[in-house]
Amino acid sequence: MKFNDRLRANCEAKNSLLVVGLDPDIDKFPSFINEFELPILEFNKSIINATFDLVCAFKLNLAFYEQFGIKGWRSLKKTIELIPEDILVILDGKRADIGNTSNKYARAVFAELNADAVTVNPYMGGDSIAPFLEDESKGAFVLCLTSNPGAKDFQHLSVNGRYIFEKVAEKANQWNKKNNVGLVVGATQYQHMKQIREIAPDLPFLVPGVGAQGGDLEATISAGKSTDWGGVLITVSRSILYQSGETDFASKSRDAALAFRDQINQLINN
Ligand code: OMP
Repeated sequence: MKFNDRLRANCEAKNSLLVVGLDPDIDKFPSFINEFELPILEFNKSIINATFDLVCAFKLNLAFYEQFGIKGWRSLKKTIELIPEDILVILDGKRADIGNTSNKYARAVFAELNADAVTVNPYMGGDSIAPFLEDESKGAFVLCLTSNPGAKDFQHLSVNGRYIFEKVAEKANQWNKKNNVGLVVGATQYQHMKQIREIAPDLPFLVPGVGAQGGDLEATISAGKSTDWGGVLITVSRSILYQSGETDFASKSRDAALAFRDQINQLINN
């Protein structure tokens, strides 16, 4: 099955467009967690168990694991093994390089780490993205308009009357020959969400920036939702993970995830 079809089926089966971002920050863990041999794994296990029935996917940002070398990699691999089969795994590494090198990156995320999708950076163009799209059952979310202040440095530059982020959305449509391409569009950029949706009516959007970064959930969904199944995956890390520094941390994360999921569903159905 093609990745975007899998994604849609999964969101519909789970009745959820929420993605929990597993971005484990040991400085924010309840102190008892740091006594385990692999604190990140222990923390993630609790969060996965507390939220898996509320999400369509988990997104793991590789920086939070790679910073600890071999121990981080072990935690990453074991975390992915804990995620139930029917929940998608998105690895956020913002990869892409010359084709030969991207092949290796694609092998690492898909074959070695068994992810379902990955985030990729379009700056090096189509051949750098192609290796991530070879297998139609795996997906790539192309950075289109990011949530950070620096997005304006390049993404908002105008070329022949079009913003670069609009060009990226156009190109992503062309790359979507196997129905396995999506776009990353930050919730802090909701003013441009409609523009991007008009260019790419059928691509799923992966939307970070809600919560800690101050993005507007309501404006994002109203401008970004697709006409069929919604098509906006709202990914939230800190505002779900770090609700409590005590032993009840996982149940507090569940409460936050539940509130996000229900609010997203309500806004989608408006
Ligand atoms: P919180 O702000 O804690 O919810 O985390 C946001 C997550 O989304 C982090 O893993 C970021 O690296 C990631 N992200 C952005 O925040 N902004 C973007 O424009 C793109 C991403 C991403 O590709 O996921």
